[in-house]
Amino acid sequence: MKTFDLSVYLVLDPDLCRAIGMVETARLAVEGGVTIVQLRDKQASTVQMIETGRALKAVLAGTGVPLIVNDDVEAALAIGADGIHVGQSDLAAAVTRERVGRGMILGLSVETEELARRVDPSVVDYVGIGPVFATVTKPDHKQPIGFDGLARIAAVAPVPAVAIGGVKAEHAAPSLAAGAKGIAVVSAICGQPDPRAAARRIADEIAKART
Ligand code: TZP
Ligand code: MG
Repeated sequence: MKTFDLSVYLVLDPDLCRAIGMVETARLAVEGGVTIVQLRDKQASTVQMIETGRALKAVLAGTGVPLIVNDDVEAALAIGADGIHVGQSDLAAAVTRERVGRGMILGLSVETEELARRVDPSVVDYVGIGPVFATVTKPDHKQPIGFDGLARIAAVAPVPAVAIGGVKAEHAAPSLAAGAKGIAVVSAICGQPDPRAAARRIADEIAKART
């Protein structure tokens, strides 16, 4: 069964996590309430992705928190990851699906209504919508869409959506109000002095927004 909870989606960044590392950051963040973890390392080789991914998988074992691998299908398969996330300039979603099989969670980044409308729900399990705000974490990001853009895009997406891009705990409520199921964060957790507390704050805001 493919079960996943987009509420508090941690996207790991090796540079921002360098003080304690991606694996320890993930461990603490899951204790704080992160519900899904993505390994995203644009510079890593497949061999390095597999090494880090296996360590992450070990740390997540028994927590029920799925591990998603960014872009690298070969690494995702070798790790035995729960999912794969691709962007618009990566391997096409349909091809990715063929390569990973039916059981893996497949996430796709969409930046416009047009791209969201084109999503095939028999191929893609969730979409990442953004950037909501400008962010230094992804230097090549597209024009920020704001909560209005998020709402317009989420409304036409045929699968659940997570908001990304400059999103912090205080944006949980407006993100859910715009139709997202959760928020995806990098810098709001990676490199924070206390990643567990940072994750808890986001989880609390999500919970509050749902009541
Ligand atoms: N995709 C769109 S924005 C972004 C990604 C991976 C980076 C988000 O990082 P942060 O630090 O949460 O703004
Ligand atoms: Mg990508």
